[in-house]
Amino acid sequence: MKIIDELCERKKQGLKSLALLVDPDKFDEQILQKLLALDAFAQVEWILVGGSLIQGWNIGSTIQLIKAHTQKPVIIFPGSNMHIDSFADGILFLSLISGKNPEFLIGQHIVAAPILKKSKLQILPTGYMLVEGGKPTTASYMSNTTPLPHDKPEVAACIAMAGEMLGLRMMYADTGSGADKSVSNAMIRMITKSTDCPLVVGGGIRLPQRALEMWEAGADMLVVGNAIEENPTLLSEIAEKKDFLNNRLL
Ligand code: 1GP
Repeated sequence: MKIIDELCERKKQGLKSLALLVDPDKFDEQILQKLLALDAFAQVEWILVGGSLIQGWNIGSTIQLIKAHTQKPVIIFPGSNMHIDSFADGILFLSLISGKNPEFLIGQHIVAAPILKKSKLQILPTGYMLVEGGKPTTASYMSNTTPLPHDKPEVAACIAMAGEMLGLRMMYADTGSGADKSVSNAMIRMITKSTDCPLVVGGGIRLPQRALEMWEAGADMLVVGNAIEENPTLLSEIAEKKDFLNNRLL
């Protein structure tokens, strides 16, 4: 089954999912060993590799290292059309629909499309919504867009509806890596009520209890990056909350 269809299927079944975001600039053999010791890849549904600004040339080597240790989908989370690598299983084809910058709505995509068409990468058409998270992030700076206000869930819902009507298959609401605040429960609730697309939520998730609330509010997949870099054992604690919710369905 295709990666995107599997996520839709999990949503239909009410199953919650977790993704680990790996920053290739910070990834090395030592971090890999730490993650392996914690059996980290077994506890998540996806491994995302990427970020808004990548300074090195190691997306490919990071993906290959991870893929040598797991069968889980390794998916590129690109910041630009330079972030394409054929060793991944798929790529989030992000259209930044919360912003009005044509470059990130369609511009980068035009350059990437012919390359992706020739690749074996699975394309995940994603409506990316950057949400204000208490401070400017690399994502807001690099995209040159104004994040949508944190306390305007109704605006987020309209954006998600438009994205779904345009044919995007999943929504990703993100306050950006290292944000002070994560996306509010109210916003998660309104987006999930307004569209049938799976909802991925990320940015600033640091506490297992907060993750539980976000899943309960309706998020289908949560993405955690920064907090795991600081405290890798947190991944198991967050995964436990996911298992708790999923086990209730059995
Ligand atoms: C950022 O959603 C991701 O785009 C993850 O954010 O690194 O803050 O967990 P964190």
